[in-house]
Amino acid sequence: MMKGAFFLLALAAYANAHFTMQYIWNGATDQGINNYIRIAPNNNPVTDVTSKDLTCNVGGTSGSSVKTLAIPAGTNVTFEWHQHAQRTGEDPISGGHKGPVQVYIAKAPSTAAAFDGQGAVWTKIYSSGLVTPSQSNPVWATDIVNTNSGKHSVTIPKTLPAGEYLLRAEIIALHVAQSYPGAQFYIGCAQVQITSGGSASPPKISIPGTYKGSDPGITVNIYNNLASYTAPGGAVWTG
Ligand SMILES: *[C@@H]1O[C@H](CO)[C@@H](O)[C@H](O)[C@H]1NC(C)=O
Ligand SMILES: [Cu+2]
Repeated sequence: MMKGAFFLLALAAYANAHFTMQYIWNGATDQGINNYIRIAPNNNPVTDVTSKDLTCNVGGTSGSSVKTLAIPAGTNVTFEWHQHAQRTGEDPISGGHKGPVQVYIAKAPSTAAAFDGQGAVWTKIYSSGLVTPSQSNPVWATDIVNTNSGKHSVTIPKTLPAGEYLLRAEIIALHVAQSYPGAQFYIGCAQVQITSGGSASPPKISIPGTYKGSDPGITVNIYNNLASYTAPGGAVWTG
């Protein structure tokens, strides 16, 4: 009873508290709001894992008006998310949103701006999920993003070939994921040009395509004292 009542309150409090990816940092340098990012029309999540919106959010299959950021392979890139276009005064991604944080990268056949990200092109380079399992106070990757002012970082593997890429960050909120559709996919894509890379040929998945509504990382009751959590999309490739 207590748990159910708390759950309904949590739903009411957080139903409209959504967020978007608004900044990319090149090492320690903030690149400014919405620069190099395919901007979504609003902060609503995607919930249909078969939709092209899962690739780079709504309207994200083209980036013709978006600039492309040059970074050397090996760069520590940081993404920064907020509910609204500001950096203070509220939880960056709203504390009720619990779930994993992942980053994928896909090499464009020509320019990043012209790339739609469809097909088996995506390589997972970062994933953090249930960091500390606990009945009373589990710690999720999203909790750490909130604590860290909306930020999480990934190192671009040094062995990736030079060229233009889409970098796709994803936060999956699982507070209403007991049935499908329910999990909320918050997605931000940045356009980058990787310089001085290597010659690796990493494994690739399709987004949409690989994720299924029945994946245990997508349809899951996180209020059930989870001992572990497996995020969708397979293993991280570390280069
Ligand atoms: C990447 O940069 C962030 C922000 O400066 C920092 O917190 C993090 O520790 C760095 N990660 C690595 C692997 O250097
Ligand atoms: Cu929300």
